[in-house]
Amino acid sequence: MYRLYGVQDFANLAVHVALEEAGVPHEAVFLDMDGGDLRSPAHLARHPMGLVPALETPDGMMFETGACLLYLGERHGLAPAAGAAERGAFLSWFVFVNNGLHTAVMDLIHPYRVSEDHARAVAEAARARLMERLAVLEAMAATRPGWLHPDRPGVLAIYISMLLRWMRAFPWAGDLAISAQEFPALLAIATACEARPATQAVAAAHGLSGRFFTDPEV
Ligand SMILES: N[C@@H](CCC(=O)N[C@@H](CS)C(=O)NCC(=O)O)C(=O)O
Repeated sequence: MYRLYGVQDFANLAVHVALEEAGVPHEAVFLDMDGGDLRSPAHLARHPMGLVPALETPDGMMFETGACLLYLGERHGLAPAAGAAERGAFLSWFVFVNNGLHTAVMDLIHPYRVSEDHARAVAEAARARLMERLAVLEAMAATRPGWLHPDRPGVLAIYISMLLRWMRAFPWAGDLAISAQEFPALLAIATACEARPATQAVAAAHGLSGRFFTDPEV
C-alpha cells in the first residue's frame, strides 16, 4: 500500500498518475497548504523541506518527484527494468528532464525566488533554456523509443506531460507561456497520456478537466 501526500495540481500529480497507471493499491492524501499542513511536524517528518510530493512506500518514506517516479517505474513496469539494454538511455533522458527541464520550469513559474528585482529577466532566461532543451527532447522523442512511446506511456511520459501543462498554464507572465503544440512528438505523448482512463481519473481528483496536459485552461 502506497500513501501519497500532496496538494491538488502540484508535482504529486505525476506520482499520482504513475500509481494509478501501475494499478497498485494507494491512497492520495491532499494537504491544506494554506492551513499550514506542509510546515507541520508530521509533514516535515515525511519531507525534510516540507514540500510535496512525499510518498510512503513499503520501503519507507520517499520524496522528490523524480525519485518517486523512478522507484514506481522500475517496480511496476513503467520504465525499463534494471539491467535492461534500454535502461541507460532511459536514465539519461529521465535525469535530463528532472534536472534540466523541471528546474528551468520552476524558474519560469517562480522567477522571483531567484531574484525579486529581476524576475522578468530570470523568467525570460528560463524560457530560452527551456525552448533549447525542449527542441533536443523533441528530436529524441520523435525517434519513438519504447520507453517514451505514445502507445505505452511510462513514468517519463507522465513527467513530461505534467511539465508541458505547467509551462502553458503557470508561467510568471502570460507572454512567456510555452505551448505543447510547438513540439509534435511531445504533444503526441502528452495527448496519449491525457486520454488514458488512469490519468483522467487522477485529473478529476485534482480538479482538472479538458485538455489539462496539452492545452490547459489559463
Ligand atoms: N525538487 C522537488 C520540488 C518539490 C516542490 O517544489 N514542490 C512544490 C509543489 S510543485 C511544493 O511543495 N510547494 C509548496 C511550497 O513551496 O511551500 C521535487 O521535484 O519534488
